[in-house]
Amino acid sequence: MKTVLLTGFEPFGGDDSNPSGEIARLLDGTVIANHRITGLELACEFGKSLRQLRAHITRTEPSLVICLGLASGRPAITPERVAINIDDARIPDNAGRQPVDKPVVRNGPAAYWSTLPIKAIVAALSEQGIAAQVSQTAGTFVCNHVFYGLMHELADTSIRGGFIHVPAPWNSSFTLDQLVAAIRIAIETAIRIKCDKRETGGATH
Ligand code: PCA
Repeated sequence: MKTVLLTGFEPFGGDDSNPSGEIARLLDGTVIANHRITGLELACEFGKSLRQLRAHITRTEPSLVICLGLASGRPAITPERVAINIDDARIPDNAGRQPVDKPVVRNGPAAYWSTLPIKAIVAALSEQGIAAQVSQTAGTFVCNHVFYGLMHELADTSIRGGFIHVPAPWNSSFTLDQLVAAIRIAIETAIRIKCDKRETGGATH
């Protein structure tokens, strides 16, 4: 059976919990569309998070990698379109590091596109009445760092991957269970659809 690697993050920025890490933990070991999900939590630290991710990819040999992170100001599930080669932290990471205008990968390309079917994921979620929108920026903190590092790692392989931000249950209409159900749909869609839909992603900015 093929493996999907699903990651989330530990809490950061003074929060007690991080739904992204909880979703990864809750889906660990489940089977979706004939694929085994390996769900793991990454440190919310520049550098260490990427070393952990690379080790997990080597160990689990996934056919698909989906990284999750919390975007607590957003009301919807947001598959990210693009990872950019910059670390520019507004707050310190969990190791106290706060890089400013540093590349994720020295001499790496400016950006990588997600290779997830982001439009199809938004469409599948919307069909179920779940708030979802394509996002045009994953920010410049640890989530974008991991997203860029992931796509750099996968660039010369046939492994597909990308990043999805989830809202905070304490700051949106989503419960944790609803987020888990939404991410199941996103994973199932990403497994099924290898070539994305061409339709508007519903993004307004
Ligand atoms: N969200 C942060 C980092 C970890 C997380 O869950 C971000 O959006 O960069």
